[in-house]
Amino acid sequence: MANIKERTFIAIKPDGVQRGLVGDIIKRFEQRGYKLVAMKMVHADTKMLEEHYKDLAGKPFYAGLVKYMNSGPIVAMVWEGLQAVSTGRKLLGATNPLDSAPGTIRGDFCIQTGRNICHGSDAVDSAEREIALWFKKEELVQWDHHSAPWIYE
Ligand code: IDP
Ligand code: MG
Repeated sequence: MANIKERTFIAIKPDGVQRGLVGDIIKRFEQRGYKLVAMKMVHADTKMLEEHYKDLAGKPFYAGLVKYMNSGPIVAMVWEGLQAVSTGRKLLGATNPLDSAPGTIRGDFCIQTGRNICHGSDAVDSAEREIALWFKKEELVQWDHHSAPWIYE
């Protein structure tokens, strides 16, 4: 059975917020048919960001990445739907925006890897880890998507 309840963690990074792209980024996921199940604006502390990016500790850009992500508020979200994780990554585009096709979020709105405006989980298990890190259970809102029968057969 197709899992229309798959969830992914998507975040609009500080540059995306500062550049006024919050609405545009949310719109891509809404228009595609995904369901928003949680959202909050948060200025994350270094500890939280180090935990979020712990797999990248040791990379030469790690300290700069944590500083970038701590430089202002981010918008943290959970989106739900069929293949939300892999399709979410496609909607965002490649890590390096210069490799992102026009039509993707990064391909339309940014240029450099170190200012690539958005985050998306890269696998179902990392999505579960990230959702649990950023959201309390009660922040994941239970609601019926009125257009679900028009999105899924
Ligand atoms: P992803 O965000 O597409 O999953 P990751 O490899 O998980 O890419 O890297 C996490 C984030 O770290 C990237 O989105 C980007 O902001 C930053 N990053 C990755 N590689 C570089 C780099 O070479 N220079 C500067 N920042 C980088
Ligand atoms: Mg990643």
